[in-house]
Amino acid sequence: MSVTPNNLDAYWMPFTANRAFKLAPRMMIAAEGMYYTTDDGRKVLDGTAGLWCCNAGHARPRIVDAIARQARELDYSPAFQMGHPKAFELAARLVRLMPGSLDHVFFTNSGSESVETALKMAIAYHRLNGQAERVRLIGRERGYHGVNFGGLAVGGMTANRKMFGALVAGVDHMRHTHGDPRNFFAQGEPEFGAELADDLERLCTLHDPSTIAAVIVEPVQGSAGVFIPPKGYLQRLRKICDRHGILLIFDEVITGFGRLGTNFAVDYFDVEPDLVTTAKGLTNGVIPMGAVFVQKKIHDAFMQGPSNAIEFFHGYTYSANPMACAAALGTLDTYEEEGLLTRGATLASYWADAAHGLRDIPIVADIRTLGLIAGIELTSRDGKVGARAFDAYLNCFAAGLLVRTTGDVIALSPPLIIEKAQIDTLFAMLRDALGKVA
Ligand code: PXG
Repeated sequence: MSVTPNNLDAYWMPFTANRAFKLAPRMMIAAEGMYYTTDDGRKVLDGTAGLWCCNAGHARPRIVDAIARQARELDYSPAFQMGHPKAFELAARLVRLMPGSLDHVFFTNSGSESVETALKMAIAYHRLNGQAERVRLIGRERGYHGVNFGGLAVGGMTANRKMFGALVAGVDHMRHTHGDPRNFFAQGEPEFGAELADDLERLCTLHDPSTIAAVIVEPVQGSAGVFIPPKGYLQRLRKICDRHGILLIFDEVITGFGRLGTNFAVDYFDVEPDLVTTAKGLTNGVIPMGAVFVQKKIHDAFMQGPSNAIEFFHGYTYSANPMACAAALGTLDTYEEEGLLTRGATLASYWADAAHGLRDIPIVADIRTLGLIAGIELTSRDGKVGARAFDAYLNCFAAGLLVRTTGDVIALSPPLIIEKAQIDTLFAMLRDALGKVA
């Protein structure tokens, strides 16, 4: 039985080749555990946790039940000047997952909104501290911070930016950390390139550090192709920010909630940023939700003036939406009961060995792994970047494996419940699919 609707026209799909898709649609109709089911009844192994978000796998009972109960009990409650208990319960539980200094949470509905929120907080914080001239924002080449204007401006993925004009004023970018051939096929953090963090000093000299509000980086760059920071790089960035009074924002939308085998990348790299943006794994991807973690000093800076005045003119209709809070609490229960936030640490070396096992394939140019992430970079066809990886993607899907591609990088980020036998299956299927790509 096919449940494919017979008119695909009206839906304008995001980040999709709409016309090609509608000629040959790929439809999911169900999901459970590590597998999707397609409309033609095939099981597809989820090599990507949806889009890096279903960290606990699919159709998890705690989450399903929490949402069903919540819909009956309290479907929606106004987000402004009104509260509901689960919002406070969730925030209190979340801050327990972070180092003590990151002890306040602001809720959003996506990674993109978390980024906008964090950037606005950073600029406003300095203003509240009497440093209104600190307005510049520094991102990084090849960074991805969502698709809203602030995130696009600090982001560095050209295709995402080039159609949309001048973006936001006062933004500059550090160099990215990718490309040193000595780092190719490194397992875990690559050895070379910590000094690339000094590029921030160059921007400080250029703009005068007293004009810079914040630096935002993904601890591991995901979307642009899985770039793992060189050893010592993030620590060095932290030091430079401290030297100049610049806030450091970690965008942990993909690295948060167990992806690296620790609660957050903050723990993995032992670097404490001033703000942390999250989304995705917060609700296991089931209901849209994001959260920005902030240090006490930032929160407290806003808590001044008359106590009946609104302190931060920012928020969303669906901030801390009860359904999302219920989904997040069910997700945290699942993570906790099954030890999922640290499960990646026990699987990381098995995962890395399996991924690096593809090294002998002639079209494989580089392999990068950390936690339960892998980037398999293919050599590009002449003048057709991305075509080879996309063929591999289609081969994988036809064979029953879901992967992601960006350019000619195949990105893998499976649910944290993956078993060793499934890791073997995943890489065997990928090997097979790569073997069929010219
Ligand atoms: N920051 C980072 C670091 C992200 O990875 C966002 C912000 C935006 O999140 P929202 O929820 O607004 O989409 C992201 C999202 C991929 C892929 O396959 C990555 C993302 C989204 C979709 C696909 O690399 N990252």
